[in-house]
Amino acid sequence: MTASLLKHRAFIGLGSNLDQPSTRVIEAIKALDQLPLCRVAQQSPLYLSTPVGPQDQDDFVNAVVELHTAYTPLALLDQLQRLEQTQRRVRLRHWGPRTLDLDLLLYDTLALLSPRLEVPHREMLNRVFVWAPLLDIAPEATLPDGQAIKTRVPLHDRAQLKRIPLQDND
Ligand code: ROI
Repeated sequence: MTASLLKHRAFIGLGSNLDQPSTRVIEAIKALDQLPLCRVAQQSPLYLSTPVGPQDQDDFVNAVVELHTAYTPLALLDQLQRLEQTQRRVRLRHWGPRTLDLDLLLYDTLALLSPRLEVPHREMLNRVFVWAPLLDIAPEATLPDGQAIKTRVPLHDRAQLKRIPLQDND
């Protein structure tokens, strides 16, 4: 696929709390890069974050990637859900129940509210494990209304995330 045809810019949030969550996230980033109409243009560091929601589960590994794509938002969502299911199926077979979440955070300057998909992601500004890695790779990212994301979040909360060193796999 010629790079110039991948004209849409999307940001994808990744999360896993497998017992080897870093590996799951790294493999998911590779799988995104190998999708037919997609290329990973940038990836954030991996972060360890305490769970939002039920606390009786392991910490998560989170990251965000910038994807250049020719897919429409809903076609991209299909691909993300397919990758999630593939990972889940593999995990169920070999390692028991596991999770991988792939969330479409932003797609160009699109604002979309449909039964299947909400863009920007509804919780994006409320979750430090989403907006902090996003700002790492796109400090000037904006919402569809043009507001800079960095002005809409409590930047000091970044300290809650623990950056995972590259060589430290899980
Ligand atoms: N908490 C963290 N820290 N990271 C996640 O990716 C994540 N994903 C979820 C819920 C259960 C909301 N909590 C999370 O789906």
